[in-house]
Amino acid sequence: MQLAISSDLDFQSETYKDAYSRINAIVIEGEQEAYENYQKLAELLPPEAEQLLGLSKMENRHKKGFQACGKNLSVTPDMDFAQVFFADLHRNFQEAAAENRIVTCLLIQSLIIECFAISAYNIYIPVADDFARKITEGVVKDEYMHLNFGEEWLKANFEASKEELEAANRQNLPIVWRMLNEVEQDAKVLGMEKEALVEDFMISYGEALSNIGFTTRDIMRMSAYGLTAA
Ligand code: PL3
Ligand code: FE2
Ligand code: FE2
Repeated sequence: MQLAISSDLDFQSETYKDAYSRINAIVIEGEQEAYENYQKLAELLPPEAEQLLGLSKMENRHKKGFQACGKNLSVTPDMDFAQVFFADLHRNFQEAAAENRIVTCLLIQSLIIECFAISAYNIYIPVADDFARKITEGVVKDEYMHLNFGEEWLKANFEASKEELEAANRQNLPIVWRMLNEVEQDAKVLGMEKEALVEDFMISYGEALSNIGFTTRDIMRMSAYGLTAA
């Protein structure tokens, strides 16, 4: 079944390369932001600094891997586009960090961005070219560890974090739906359906909220924010 999907794709066509110039840039920018965000989190959480700096280093490797994927297809990533794409989450993370709102920083980076990455990479793997597939398979394994870091910390501090998590979710989840809408057309050219991305994201994010300690009722309510606008 996967063979049927990938054989429809011409990785050298101008249409594919044009869409790839934006998707590849988004992923490179996302990995760069993640690299910086874990460094900032290491400053904010001194007891976890060593582990967080380890995660940060992995993000830098991911970035280099995806840069190689673009080069392999002779695609130049449109980094200006990607910076605008990430601007809202970037700003919200910076503002939270400046005010020492660690819970918000963790929700943005370790839950939202990692779940976004996990869903995107899982949907991309079956339709990727051989070179990019191998790279992405290696990366996605790391992203589960990053998500797990956020889950464990927030679970251990659940009662004290609950209110801030709800507010951060309300502020940032609508941005994810907006980002998914913006990437829909280009993702489709790469063989990735928006419905599959949304489904995979909802599953990862819902599971994360459940692992942290939220009830099914909480999760339903929290997941709905911003969905109506999507
Ligand atoms: C955190 O470790 C990484 C953050 C990256 C965020 C990526 C979001 C990707 C959304 C675009 C959907 C297409 C993905 C294609 C994969 C190469
Ligand atoms: Fe990453
Ligand atoms: Fe990550």
